[in-house]
Amino acid sequence: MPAAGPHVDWTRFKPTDRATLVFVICAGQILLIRKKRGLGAGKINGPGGRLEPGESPLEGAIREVREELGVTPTGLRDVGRQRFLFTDGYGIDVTVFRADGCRGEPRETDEAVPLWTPVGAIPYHEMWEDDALWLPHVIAGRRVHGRYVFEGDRMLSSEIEILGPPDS
Ligand code: 6OG
Repeated sequence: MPAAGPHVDWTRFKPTDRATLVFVICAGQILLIRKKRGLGAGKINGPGGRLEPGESPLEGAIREVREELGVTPTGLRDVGRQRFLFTDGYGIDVTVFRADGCRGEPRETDEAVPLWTPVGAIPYHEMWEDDALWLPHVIAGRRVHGRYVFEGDRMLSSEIEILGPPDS
């Protein structure tokens, strides 16, 4: 993909990587992480990461939560897709899952520090800028598709579509 300005022909978007994000939401709390390495190190986000070759988004989502926090998420539902294009040409296509619980107690690993957070107190100022636009809809039970252009940490443009609840 050539270097991008804020206006992008998304029909021609070819992501460099595909990845996942998982938000475990139960009993009024959401399981976030402080990411220790990878894209967005230092930021707060949901667990997740890049897919391995041949892996489905669902498989990758479960594997990443196990690797990052040592727990297995349960009841995963696909709640949308977020596509990001960086002005240097890097693109990432992220499938987002919501989970209704997890087996085990999340623990710190080399990759992440777990942060159980009340859903009303999400630290958006420590997260990627797009999260504040779509995560509230996921928490409210909707699906969201989004397309964003970033220059480093800074969001230059966003387009989001809010859809109904996922099929259960
Ligand atoms: P690893 O480097 O961990 O995969 N990610 C983003 N998440 C949000 N909310 N906003 C962004 O805006 C993001 N860019 C990347 C997806 C990268 C992880 O980082 C997430 C993956 O979980 C630009 O393998």
